[in-house]
Amino acid sequence: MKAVYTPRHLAHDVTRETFLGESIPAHEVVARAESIRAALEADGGFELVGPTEHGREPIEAVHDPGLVRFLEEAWPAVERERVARGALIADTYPSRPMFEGMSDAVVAARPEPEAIGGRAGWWGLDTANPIVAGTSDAARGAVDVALTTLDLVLGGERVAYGLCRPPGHHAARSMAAGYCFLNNAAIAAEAAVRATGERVAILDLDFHHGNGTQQIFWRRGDVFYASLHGDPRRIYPFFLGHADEVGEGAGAGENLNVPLPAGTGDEAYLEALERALAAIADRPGSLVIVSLGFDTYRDDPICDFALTTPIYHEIGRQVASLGRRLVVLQEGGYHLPTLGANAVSWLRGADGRAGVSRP
Ligand code: Q9C
Ligand code: ZN
Repeated sequence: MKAVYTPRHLAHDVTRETFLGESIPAHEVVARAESIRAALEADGGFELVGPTEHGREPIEAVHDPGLVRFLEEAWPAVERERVARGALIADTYPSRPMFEGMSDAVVAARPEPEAIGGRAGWWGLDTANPIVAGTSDAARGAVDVALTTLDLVLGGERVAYGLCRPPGHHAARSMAAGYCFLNNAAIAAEAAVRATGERVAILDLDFHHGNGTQQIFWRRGDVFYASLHGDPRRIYPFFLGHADEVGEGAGAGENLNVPLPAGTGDEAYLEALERALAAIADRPGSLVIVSLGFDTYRDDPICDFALTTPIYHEIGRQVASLGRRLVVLQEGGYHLPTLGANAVSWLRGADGRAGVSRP
């Protein structure tokens, strides 16, 4: 199987994040992608290829150009302030109640702030998006990885894997969030629709709800979004991901959320997966974008499902049994010691290869 990787992610070298205001070691780190790359190389069944440049047009087909501009301008603006700063993290966000009672038109006319701290809040949801010198280039690299993975599949591969880092599914049209800056899967889905004229399905198997992907395709009838995730009543992103979010307008019925309880294990997960796969099989189209997270793993440090390594092989196998072309893109997963093995397990399953028995 071809796997797309670029070292450009190394420049998004984040070391700290905040958890309820406390500074803690970052979870979304360089070592994540490097451990997956090492496992793919050690397996021998993957051909690693670099991405090709796709420019900003496919990005701005999905995102507000202002978000792309903010990402480019953020670190230079921090440097101009000449204050030693490890990373730019916003602390003031435009919460909806701030505008209560004001008309939509007046709210829409509020200007983007000039100060870089204000801009970081304007273009963000939460504090999990530290921006460092290489963040913009790394995020652009992850988009190129996703679009190159799509190119491989459009060029005849039945399945290909894009080792995207930073991840993407929390990023909405005009908002970075939850370790994500640009929505790799959404950008690939939009490009796939434009290239094929077909309907496209996105299957989001990251532990978290992909609020950004849902938002981008909320009113779209040509992109079906299905997600299995920790129930937002207890889990980030907290405010979206409920089962009654089904889309609106042309997108009514084209959004499927399956929130799951703490402790969800292999069997319960496979049952939920069956629902999502049946919904995809019910719809036309030949291409599925998979937002793949391994934060569903039982030892993941920030999540509460209980999946095991062998089940990832079965999940990959079942997703492939849809009989559709698969563009598999990496999202989250934070248990470094097993990340590589879990990725290899899933991808071997999707590729029709046997699982690996682990020592
Ligand atoms: N420091 C993905 O898995 N909340 N994103 C973290 C704890 C954000 C997860 C707060 C979690 C985002 C792609
Ligand atoms: Zn996640």
